[in-house]
Amino acid sequence: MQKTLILIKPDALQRNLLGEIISRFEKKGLKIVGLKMIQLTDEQLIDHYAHHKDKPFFKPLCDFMKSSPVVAMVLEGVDVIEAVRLIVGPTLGRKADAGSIRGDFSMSQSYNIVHASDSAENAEKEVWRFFNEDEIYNYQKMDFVSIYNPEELLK
Ligand code: 3AN
Repeated sequence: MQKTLILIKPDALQRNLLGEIISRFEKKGLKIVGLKMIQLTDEQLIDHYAHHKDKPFFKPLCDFMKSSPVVAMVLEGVDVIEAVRLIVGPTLGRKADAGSIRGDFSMSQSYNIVHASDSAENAEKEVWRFFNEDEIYNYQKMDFVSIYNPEELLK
């Protein structure tokens, strides 16, 4: 099964949305295999937002991401990267579909509640950017037999 990296951003923490966001992922049937609160460093942010490093919003974005701790999570499931991007919605909160996290809780382009990996290649890099090997747990999730059919469980 795939893994994906989630960062619950400072706006969600300030707005008391941590439980709500984690709950949405749990209710979908995703398995939490890593979870912690961290203060992001400049080094992590420069790597994480390297694709935006020349954009005018880069510094404000990094300042925002350092304005409080964030909650980092690793979720596991079949095709979880794509599934989570659908739950999260597009970057611009005010244009995101109602029902998605950003559609329900964000009006902004930068204060948009969560980060979620956008590809298998980035998910692999991002999990190890924020987690050590001993912080990712391999355990049996009993409800998976009700969430996936037997064929899907083997993926
Ligand atoms: P997404 O998080 O939807 O994958 P990316 O990877 O393009 O979007 O952007 C990373 C983060 O940079 C976004 N979550 C958002 O916080 C911020 N961002 C992206 N585009 C803008 C913009 N035009 N103005 C301000 N912040 C932006």
